[in-house]
Amino acid sequence: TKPVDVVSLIDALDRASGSHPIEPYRVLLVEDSKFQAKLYAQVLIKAGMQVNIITDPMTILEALAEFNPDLVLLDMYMPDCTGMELAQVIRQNETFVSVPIVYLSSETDKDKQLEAMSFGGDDFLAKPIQPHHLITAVTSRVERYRKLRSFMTRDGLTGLFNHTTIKERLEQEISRARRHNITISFAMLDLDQFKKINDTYGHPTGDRVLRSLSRLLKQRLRRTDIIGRYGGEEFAIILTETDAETARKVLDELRRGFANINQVSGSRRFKTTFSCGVAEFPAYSSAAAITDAADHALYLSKLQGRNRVEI
Ligand code: GH3
Ligand code: MG
Ligand code: MG
Ligand code: MG
Ligand code: MG
Repeated sequence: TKPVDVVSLIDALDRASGSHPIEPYRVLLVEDSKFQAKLYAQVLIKAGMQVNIITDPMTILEALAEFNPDLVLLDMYMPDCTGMELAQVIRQNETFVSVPIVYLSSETDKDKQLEAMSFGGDDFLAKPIQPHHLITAVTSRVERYRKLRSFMTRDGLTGLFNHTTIKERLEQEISRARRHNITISFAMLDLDQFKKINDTYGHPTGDRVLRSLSRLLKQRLRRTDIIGRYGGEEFAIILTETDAETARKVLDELRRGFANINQVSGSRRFKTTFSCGVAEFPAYSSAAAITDAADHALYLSKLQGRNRVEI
């Protein structure tokens, strides 16, 4: 029998863990006619999508922020404003500057359709529309948008959030925590003596170690925790609704788990560790302050011999 190739097995596992279950597509449907809104929503829901209907265009900004749509389906003519005006409003919002906007209207005049597109629309669908046409149009746009967004927000090696995204999310989570008076923690992890691992086993093995830590974090942390690769061999985690003492326990558990993993390089096996620093909001009350505090705690962990978690 052929010996099991552990390395390729692990790589296969990594590829599989990168393709976590697809979240349903979120479509924001802006349509003043309740009857039509229901009709189109039903079609999309049947196709497995989540639909948020707004019949009052004035609520569009709240709906965008709360629902975080993958696509906006816009009626062109409504009593209080036009779809074109709404498209402009959406495009002024930094977060939604590239969200697909698709008009869904009975307008048949090509010039008017083109004019609507010039206000920031990506596509024009004419009512009445066949259900499968609507589903296909929405699906292809959402798929492309999600891929693009993933390239922009995630790290290629681990699939975790990249540096820019984790910093943005930290700002957002701190504002949210301030509004709702809740505690959150921020943890920074740094692999110990990682340069030696690269030097001893080679860069590809180092990359595999980075992915093994990423996999452990994804498996063990809660869905609400926000995990990123902060830099080369540094990771950052935002633990929502968690105080520093609890975060320290969680991270210490992960630290022990990671230290026990048998890392693989060809026929050789070895173990490796990380150090970690934790800080909490509101004890540190801005993104900059909490980052500095976590970084300082990480520095103390290194100073005290590595493979430990400090607050
Ligand atoms: P310390 O315990 O003090 O953190 O020591 P260290 O060796 O981990 O720290 P140092 O900052 O000296 O070295 C970090 C190393 O991480 C150097 C760099 O080559 C390696 N590294 C950074 N990014 C990657 C990567 O994407 N893949 C691999 N394989 N190595 C990386
Ligand atoms: Mg209308
Ligand atoms: Mg480092
Ligand atoms: Mg260093
Ligand atoms: Mg290091």
